[in-house]
Amino acid sequence: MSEQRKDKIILDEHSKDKDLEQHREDSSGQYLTTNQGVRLSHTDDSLKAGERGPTLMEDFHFREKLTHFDHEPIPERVVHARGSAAHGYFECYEPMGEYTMASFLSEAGKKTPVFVRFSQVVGSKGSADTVRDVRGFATKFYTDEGNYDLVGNDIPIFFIHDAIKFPDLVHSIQPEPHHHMPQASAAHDNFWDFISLMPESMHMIMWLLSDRGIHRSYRMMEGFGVNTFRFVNAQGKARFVKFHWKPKYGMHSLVWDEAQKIAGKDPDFLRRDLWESIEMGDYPEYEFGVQMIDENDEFKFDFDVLDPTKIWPEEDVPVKIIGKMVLNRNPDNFFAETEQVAFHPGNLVRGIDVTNDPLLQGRLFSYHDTQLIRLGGPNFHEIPINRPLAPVHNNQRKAYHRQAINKGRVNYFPNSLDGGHPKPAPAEEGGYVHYTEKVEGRKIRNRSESFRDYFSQAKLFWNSLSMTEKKHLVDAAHFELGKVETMAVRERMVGLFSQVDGDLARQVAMGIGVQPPSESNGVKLTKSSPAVSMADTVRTAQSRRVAILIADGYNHDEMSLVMEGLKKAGVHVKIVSMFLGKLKSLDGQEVEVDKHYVSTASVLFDALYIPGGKDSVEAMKTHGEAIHFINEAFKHCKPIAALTEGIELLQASDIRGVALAELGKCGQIAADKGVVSACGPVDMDAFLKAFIEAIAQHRHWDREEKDQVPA
Ligand code: HDE
Repeated sequence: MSEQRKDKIILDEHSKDKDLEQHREDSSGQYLTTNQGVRLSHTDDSLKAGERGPTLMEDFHFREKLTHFDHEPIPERVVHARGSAAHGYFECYEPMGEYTMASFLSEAGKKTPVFVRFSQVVGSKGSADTVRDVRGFATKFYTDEGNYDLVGNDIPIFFIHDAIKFPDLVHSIQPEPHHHMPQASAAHDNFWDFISLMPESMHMIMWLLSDRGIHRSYRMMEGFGVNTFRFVNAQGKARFVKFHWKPKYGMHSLVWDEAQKIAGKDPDFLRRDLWESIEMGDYPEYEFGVQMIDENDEFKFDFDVLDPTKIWPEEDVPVKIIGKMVLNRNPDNFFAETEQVAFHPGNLVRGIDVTNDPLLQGRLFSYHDTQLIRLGGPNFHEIPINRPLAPVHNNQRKAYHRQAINKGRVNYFPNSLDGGHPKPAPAEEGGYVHYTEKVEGRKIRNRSESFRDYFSQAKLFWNSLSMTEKKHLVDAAHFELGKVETMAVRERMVGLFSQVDGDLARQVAMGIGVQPPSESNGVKLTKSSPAVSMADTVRTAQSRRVAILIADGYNHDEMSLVMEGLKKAGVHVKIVSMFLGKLKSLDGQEVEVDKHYVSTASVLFDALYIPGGKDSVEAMKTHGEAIHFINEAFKHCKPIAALTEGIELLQASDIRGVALAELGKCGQIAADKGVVSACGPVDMDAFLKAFIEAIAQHRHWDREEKDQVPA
């Protein structure tokens, strides 16, 4: 088989952008019209029989405007309803022809346009971003051989083995049917009742309760294809593959108290972060990796390669990095693009095929099916965001909302009237040939014995976490199960945890009023997989957001020098004070306030800086909001910096257990548990270096245990 098609189209990273251009409308500078293009002279009053009379049926403008409005909602996605998306490109690092025919993976440097939608799973369209949940990570590659969709999640496994359980799983986690509570949360009886009867979910539960359930940013989370797919090369040789996205900014999470507060302060937190980061040039970037298992090695592992509740530990099956994806353009219109995009794991290109993974098999049915109702008929592939860049030729002509005007009399195959066109393409001309897997078996509604080990990898996950991550997981279990009213459900869950790890079960039990198991049971497994922990990850201050707290009389030099240094490191700063408007420094300079305490909060920032200035600090000592800002940032283990009198404000807060610079000792820099302080004049480069390093750390967990403050 040849890998090269004769009629190959040439794409670059901008091809989809250009394709969308023909559909864009710009109304600036234009007159208002009806949908028929008729200019309107008046839109503030309906047409009436007399100024105080009834509205007339003949008012075509009124009817059109109201009818369109009445029909604006479309069904939201049954899961993953809340999402945010961005355009970008994928770049291949090396020719992958040895493993796959996929054209977008065939040459180093080859760029393919992509559209990526991140999502929460459970909540409805208007729910908050920072709830504890799995996140969707769906990528549409507009390749030169058709659209390829990698519809993944941020957790590499799933709750269930078989797609037939998906409606039960989703019903259980959704708001309860009698009173429709709670919104966007697993913390209720129905979900944990279901899980307590589904031991196969325990591995996924461990991931969900971990810090992976509350990411700081879509830019800071991994993505996974979850299901096992196949790479097929031109010689017809196939390998089992799993797909990975590894974020350039590392993996970082919120803390739960913070996540809950953000849900109120800025429910669009992740959406806003994605949008603003792209606007500011901090493009989300991920490397693309594959794990491959030769078909001959299918049975050499202690897990079934088709089992979607199992990872392939990266230490056993290394991830080969084969490309990167950069998201560099925000959509023009949320509805047209983010809402109408339709993903489907069955949108495959040649060189990539499916396996008998029973979860994947069910997904292959569900996605197209759900789009039919959501997007109102079978022509949704013609919606601009869904249209492939590769040409489309077949014998479909009808159904709701058909856009294409196909020419000619022939709409069937075989035909002689159009020379047999459009005709099937042989493999050497790019025709998709399904992998010729041998399949044999009796019809049976049953599960393979090789799927039955429910707890080993849950234990592997537990073994792999840092102490901080373990503590967060137990805290999360206390919250989730603490909301469960039925004692028997809580007890069953402790029973399941005890099959993973006795110590874990005891810690969970203690917080939720359940008798801790006495025996030290659980899986006897000491192995760990460091790759699943978030502790050892990329750390950079770039793109982080810092609040600067000041009031009138602040030290302008101390503020500006730090501001400039931070900006050079790619850190974004905002000035926060009591009121919006201008503030005056001690030497008469002015600065504009970006946010006041009413419109922002420490939870919306990564770090905090307090410059000196006697009057500024004295004023802030009397501002409860400023003190709360500091306490809360400290409680959430965020980096904090203070210069000169700024140190006094830290002393006036509830911060304890950290060494601060002494006010009289100019030039001394204290950096302790992420709190960096110095009394000016100070070597500003050294101060900045310490602060930027503290910001890059993301959080200073060593504070968490003993140095908690009320906030
Ligand atoms: Fe989905 N899933 N899913 N899912 N899924 C949907 O399709 C389904 C699963 C994922 O941003 C739906 O268009 C079944 C795993 C993402 O538009 C629906 C099963 C993974 C998105 C559907 C699963 C995913 C969806 C709802 C069990 C990770 C959002 C709306 C077999 C690999 C895509 C829609 C977007 C959406 C079905 C399990 C990822 C109902 C039956 C595992 C990222 O078709």
